[in-house]
Amino acid sequence: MGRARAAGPPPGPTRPGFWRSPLRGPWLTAVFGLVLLAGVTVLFVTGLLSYAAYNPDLAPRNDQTPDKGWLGFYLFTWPTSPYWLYRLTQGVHTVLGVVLVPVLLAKLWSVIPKLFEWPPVRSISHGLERLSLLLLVGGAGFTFVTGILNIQLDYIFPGSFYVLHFYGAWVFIGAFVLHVTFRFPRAVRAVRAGRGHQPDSGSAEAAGLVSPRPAPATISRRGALAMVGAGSFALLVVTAGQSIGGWWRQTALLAPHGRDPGKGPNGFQINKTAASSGIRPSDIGPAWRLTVRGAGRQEVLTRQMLLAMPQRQAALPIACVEGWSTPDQQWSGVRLTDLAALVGLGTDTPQVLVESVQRGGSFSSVVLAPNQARDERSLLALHVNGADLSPDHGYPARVIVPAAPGVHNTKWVTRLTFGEPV
Ligand SMILES: Nc1nc2c(c(=O)[nH]1)N[C@H]1C(S)=C(S)[C@@H](COP(=O)(O)O)O[C@H]1N2
Ligand SMILES: [Mo]
Repeated sequence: MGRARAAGPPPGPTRPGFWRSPLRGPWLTAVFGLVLLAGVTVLFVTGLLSYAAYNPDLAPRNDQTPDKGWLGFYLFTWPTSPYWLYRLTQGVHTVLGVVLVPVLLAKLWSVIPKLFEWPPVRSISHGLERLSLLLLVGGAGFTFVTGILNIQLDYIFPGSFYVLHFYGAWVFIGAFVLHVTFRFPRAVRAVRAGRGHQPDSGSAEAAGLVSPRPAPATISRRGALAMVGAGSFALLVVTAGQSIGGWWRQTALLAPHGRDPGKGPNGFQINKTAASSGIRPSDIGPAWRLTVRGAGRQEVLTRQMLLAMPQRQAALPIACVEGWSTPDQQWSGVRLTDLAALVGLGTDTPQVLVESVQRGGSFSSVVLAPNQARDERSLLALHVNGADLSPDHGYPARVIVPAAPGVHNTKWVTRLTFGEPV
C-alpha cells in the first residue's frame, strides 16, 4: 500500500494530468447535477405512478413484479379521472427519460477523472462512498437502458422488463438520494460562485474535477451547455410527437415501430396485430361469444345481442407504458355496469376479470378495480369512430377504461367475470 502510493498512480487515466479539458470543474458538474436532480425526481414520481396504474395489489395477474414486497408500500387505487391521467404521466416519464440522456452522459463526462481516482480506495468511508457511486452510475445506466429498450423495441423483455426496470430504479434512486444528500450544498455553492470561477486544481473546492494541466479551450462552458441542451431538444422533438399525437406524430422519428396504422376510423396506432397475437379468424368470426359471469349466474351473448343493448359513447385515448398514446377516439359499446346488471348485479359493480380469446401472453387478461368497472365511461366497445372495430383493434369487442394504462384495454374480449376472487 505504502509502496504503491510512493510510486504514484500507474500511467494512464488514473493520473490527474491525463484529463485535460479546461471545461471540467465544479460549476459545470453542478449545473448538470441540478438539472438531473429535478429531472430524475420527476422520472421517479411518474415511474411510481406508472406501477400504481397497474393496480398490482388487486390481483396477481395485474402484478408485473410480484416479489415487490414492501416496495409497494405506496400503492393506491388508480383513479379513472382525469381520463387523460396515464397519458400525461407516462408520456412525461418516457419523453423525459429520453431527453435526459444527453445530460446524464454530460454529467458522467464531467466527473470522469473522479471515477479513475487513485488509489481506488483510501479508507473504509472512502470505499463506501465509491461503492455508492458505483451503484449510482450502474443503477442510472441500467434503468435508462432498460427503459429506452422497452420504448424502442416494443416489449423486448416479455414480462421481465418490468422487474428489471423496477428493481434497477430502486437501486438507482437509493444511491441518488445518498448522493444528493452529500453533494447538494457543494453544488449550490459552485453555481453561486459562477461560470467564470475555476478553483485551483489542488483545492478542496476543485473536488478533483479541475485539470492540473488544462489544454487550451476549444469551446466555452456556455457553449458546452448549449450543445447538451441542443441534444436534449433534438431528442424532445423526435420523441414527444408519439405522446402528443395528431400532426406531431410525423415528427416522432424515434416513436416505436413508426408503423403506419392506415387511414379511416381504425387508423390509429397498433402494436400487436391480431395475427401477431395468434388470433385466428375463427376465434373472432360468427362463432364468437361473450360470456358474462357473476353472482352465481352466467349469460352468453352474440355480437348481435350486444348491439341490441343500449349503446354508450366515450371519447378516450389509449396510452401505452411505452409512452406513445393516441388522441381521444370515439368509442361506442356497452357499459360494463350494464353487463354486470345482466347477471343481476346492482350499481355497486365489483371488480371484473376480463379475458381475451388470445391464448397465453401476459396481456391477454386483466382485473379491473370496482372504481374502473363502475365508471360510466368504461365500455365493452364494439365500434370506434363510427365504424366496427378492426380485427387489429380488438373486433368483436374490446375494453376501454378512462385513465387506465393501454394494457388494461383488453382486445378480443370473450369473458367477463364480476366479483369473484381471482
Ligand atoms: N388481448 C390483448 N389485448 C391487448 C394487448 C394484447 O397484446 N392482447 N395489448 C395491450 C396493450 S399493451 C396496449 S398499449 C393496447 C393497445 O395496443 P395495440 O396498439 O396493440 O392495439 O392494447 C392492449 N390490449
Ligand atoms: Mo401497451
